[in-house]
Formats: sequence, structure tokens, C-alpha cells
Amino acid sequence: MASKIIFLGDGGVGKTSLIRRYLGKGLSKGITLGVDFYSLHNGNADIVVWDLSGQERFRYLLDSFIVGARIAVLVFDLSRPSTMIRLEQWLGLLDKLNNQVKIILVGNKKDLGKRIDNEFIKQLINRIASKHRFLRYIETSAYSGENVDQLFELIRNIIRQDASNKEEKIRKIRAMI
Ligand SMILES: Nc1nc2c(ncn2[C@@H]2O[C@H](COP(=O)(O)OP(=O)(O)OP(=O)(O)O)[C@@H](O)[C@H]2O)c(=O)[nH]1
Ligand SMILES: [Mg+2]
Repeated sequence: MASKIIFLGDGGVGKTSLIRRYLGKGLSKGITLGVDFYSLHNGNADIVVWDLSGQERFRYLLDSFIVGARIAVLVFDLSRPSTMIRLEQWLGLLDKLNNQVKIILVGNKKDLGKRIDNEFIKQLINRIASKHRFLRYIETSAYSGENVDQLFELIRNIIRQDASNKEEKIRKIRAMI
């Protein structure tokens, strides 16, 4: 079965653009209506990316989309501080619906210049790490492509690692029977 990855965060932070940039499809063409799906081949551990809309009017769909995800890529816009403050709400949703999910925090639109200071980001990371399964913080630009491949390589590696851990466990159990 393919692993489920969700991209979430406020409207307009660049979730769709990051995915499309990675896939060589150019930036986003408009807001995401509810959810879009993208599949990534990943050896014997395929991935389905669920690109969730950040728009308020689709919030009622979110609960069911968050359940069952292995990794949550939580995106904010480095040039819009409000999108970072609202991460608390996104984290609250993850807390409530999927407290096993591993979190990658992404500060996007680095090309526009940072309007959020590093101290603030550090505090946020500490808060996430104390309560959730925090993996990494990455600053990206879907516009220039900076760190976009690195973000997806990280996702692929984690999923491959999980899959090989699972196979190892199954081998051990079989050996015991
Ligand atoms: N300068 C710059 N613009 C970006 C970047 N990423 C996305 N954008 C622009 O920001 C706008 C919103 O991008 P989307 O990818 O649609 O944002 P989203 O998070 O998917 O938004 P929703 O689907 O509404 O939740 C678009 O006009 C993009 O071209 C970036 O890294 N730098
Ligand atoms: Mg979108």
C-alpha cells in the first residue's frame, strides 16, 4: 500500500507550487479546491501526496484527510508572519486527529526575503518537538527551486526507511515461527 503524505498550511503559502515544482510542472495555477493527489514512485514504497487546500471554506473536509497520514509537511510563508502564527491551529488539528504523524516544517518563499526572525522559528520548533514527532525544518523557494528536491528526498528517505524497518520486523517474526 502506498504511504500517505499530506501538505498543509494556510492558503497561498505555496504547498501546490512546491509539489508542482518538484514534478517539473511549473508553479500553481490557482487555489486548491479541497484536495489534489500526486503519486510518486519510490521503489517498493510508493507515495501518495495529498495536497490539502488551506482555504477556510474547505476546512470542513480536513479532518477526514488528515487521518492515516505518515508524514505531514506543514508549510508557512516566510514573508507573511501571520501564516506562521496560524501553525498553532494546524498543529492542534494534527494533535487531535493523528498524533503519530511525523512533521516536517517548511518555511517557503525564501526568495521574497524573510520577515520572520530565527529566534521565533527556533521557539516554534522547540514547541513542536516537545509535543509531536518532529523531523526537520527546511526553508524553500518553489519560485527559485531552492531546497525543493531536498525536501522530497527527505520524504522519500523516511518512507523507504519505514518500509525497510517494517520488512525487517516481518522477517524477524517469520524467523520465530
Ligand atoms: N515568490 C514566490 N511565490 C511563490 C512561491 N511559492 C508559491 N508562490 C506563489 O504563491 C501563490 C500561492 O501558491 P500556491 O502554491 O497556490 O499556494 P497553496 O498553499 O497551494 O494555496 P491553497 O491551495 O489556496 O491552500 C502563487 O501565486 C504562487 O505562484 C515561492 O516560493 N516564491
Ligand atoms: Mg494549493
